Formats: sequence, structure tokens, C-alpha cells
Amino acid sequence: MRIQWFPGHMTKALRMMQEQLVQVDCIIYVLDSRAPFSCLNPKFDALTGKKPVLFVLNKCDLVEREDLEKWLKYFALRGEKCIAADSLNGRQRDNIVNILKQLNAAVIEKYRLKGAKKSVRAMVVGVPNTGKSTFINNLCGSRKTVTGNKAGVTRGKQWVSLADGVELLDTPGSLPPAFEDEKRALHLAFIGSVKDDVLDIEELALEMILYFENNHTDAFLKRYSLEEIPADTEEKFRAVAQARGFMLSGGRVDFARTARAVVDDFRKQKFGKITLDLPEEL
Ligand SMILES: Nc1nc2c(ncn2[C@@H]2O[C@H](COP(=O)(O)OP(=O)(O)OP(=O)(O)O)[C@@H](O)[C@H]2O)c(=O)[nH]1
Ligand SMILES: [Mg+2]
Repeated sequence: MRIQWFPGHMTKALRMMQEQLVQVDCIIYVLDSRAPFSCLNPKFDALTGKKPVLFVLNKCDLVEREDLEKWLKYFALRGEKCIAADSLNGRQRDNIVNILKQLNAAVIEKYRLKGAKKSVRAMVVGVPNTGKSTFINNLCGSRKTVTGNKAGVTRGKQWVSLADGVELLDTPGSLPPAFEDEKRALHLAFIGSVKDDVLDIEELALEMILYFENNHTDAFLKRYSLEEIPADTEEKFRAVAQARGFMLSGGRVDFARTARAVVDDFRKQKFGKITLDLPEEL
């Protein structure tokens, strides 16, 4: 399945981030815990190469603790600062403010020696829909930024101040202009980081079913009360359609509706807590 989504607003966003780099002390790189590796965008290297980085494994509530630990260890072994976050329910503010202050200790000291009263400024970056804006709202304790359960919600830059001398810059999610690795592109599409409108939903659902043939098969079979996943493509959809009541007159399968249901079921955790990328598979 060919996946590409790099509209003009992403080029603009990347340019804006580059311009804003001089204004910030560090980068907060928000990843979706379900696919941390796929969420790494080489286009952000120009930003992260120049400033200290805090990686955030966001949406940690959507994965198993042991998978999360593997990723925390992966980053730690590389000497990267990385934390897990649940931006919907987590109480992570004090911890993150402390980490940001540690990460920027040198800059803070520089400001102090100059007698300047300056905040620590962090640019929040990530591919679309990883929860950047929600993460910021969680830290500031109010809905200062606009959020939404689809890719491409934030379109401009927005500064948000936290009371304790930290300022965060929300940015629009950006994808790479092209994907070298189809698996990474697929994982991003599964988690809703690629706008659904640019995807063929039936192809996406088929890719998802193929994923379940090799991973978490039991969860898929249980969800649709199946004994096995049929080998034939049409029969795969028929099996799900019959289970969900999406058959049309004359025994025809409502492919569009069935495909949508599979994709939505995945995104609503109906197959359980699934981590698509694991460090041992890299
Ligand atoms: N379960 C869960 N959902 C989250 C978490 N953080 C964000 N979300 C949800 O993820 C969706 C996307 O959140 P946003 O904050 O709009 O994501 P974003 O990265 O700012 O997206 P763009 O602006 O499009 O790049 C929303 O439906 C949020 O409620 C989290 O920690 N856990
Ligand atoms: Mg946003």
C-alpha cells in the first residue's frame, strides 16, 4: 500500500520550526507509545541535532507496561532522556518541569549569572496526532490548545506558558515527505497519524488484518468470534462483515463499512493494548 501525505502546510510548518529554533532552549519530541520508531521523522533531525531533547512516549495508557519499559530502556541505553506520559489522565506536570529544568541547567545558570529572568523554552514536535497539544494542555492544566482525534489539527505555532518558568511552543504535526520503509508508514496510518482522507480505507483494513495474521491473532479472532482468519481477501472481509452485521442484500459484503469498522476497532483498543513497533524488531 502506497502511503504519502506531505501537504504544503507541513513544508510551511517545518520552515517555521527551523526559524523558531533560535528562540528555544530544548526540544520535546512527542512519540506515540504504540509506534515510537515509526514516529521518528528524519526531518526533525535538523532540530534535535542542535538542542537538548526530551523524548515523550505519549499515550502510554494504550500499551502494555512491559512494552513501554522496553522502549524506555532503548532510549536510556542510547543516552537519550525519555519519559512515558498519559496526557489524558496523567499527573506529570511537576516531574516534567523538573526534567526540563535539569535538561536546561546550563542555560538556566547562564540566565541567572546575567541576572536575566528568563523562562526555559521548549519546542514540542512530533508527527501528527501523537498528542502534542493534549500534552501541553495536560501540563498547563487547561485547554489552551486545540486538540482532536485526527491528523493535522494544529496548523500554526502557539506559545503556552506554565506558571513555573517554562514556556512551550505547540507546532503542527509533520510527516516525512516520503517513506523509505512501508511498514513504518503503515503503522503511522494505523494509529491515525496519516489523514484518513488520503488513504484507501479498504486497503488499510486489509493491511491491518494481515498484521493480525502474524500478531495478536487471538485478539482478532475473539473480537469477531472467528475460528480462523480466512486466506482469501474477500473472505476475510466477509468473516468480519458477518460478525458485525455488515452484510448487504444478496449475500454481498459491505466492504467500505467493514473496513471502517476494523480500523476503528483498532483505534478504539478493541483488540487490546497493542505495541506495533518493538525495539527488538529494529
Ligand atoms: N489515550 C490517550 N489519548 C491521547 C493522549 N494524548 C492525546 N490523546 C488523544 O490523541 C488525539 C490527538 O491529540 P492532539 O493533542 O490533538 O494531537 P497532536 O499531536 O497535537 O495532533 P496534530 O496537531 O494534528 O499534529 C486526541 O484525540 C487526544 O485526546 C494520551 O496520552 N492517551
Ligand atoms: Mg496539535
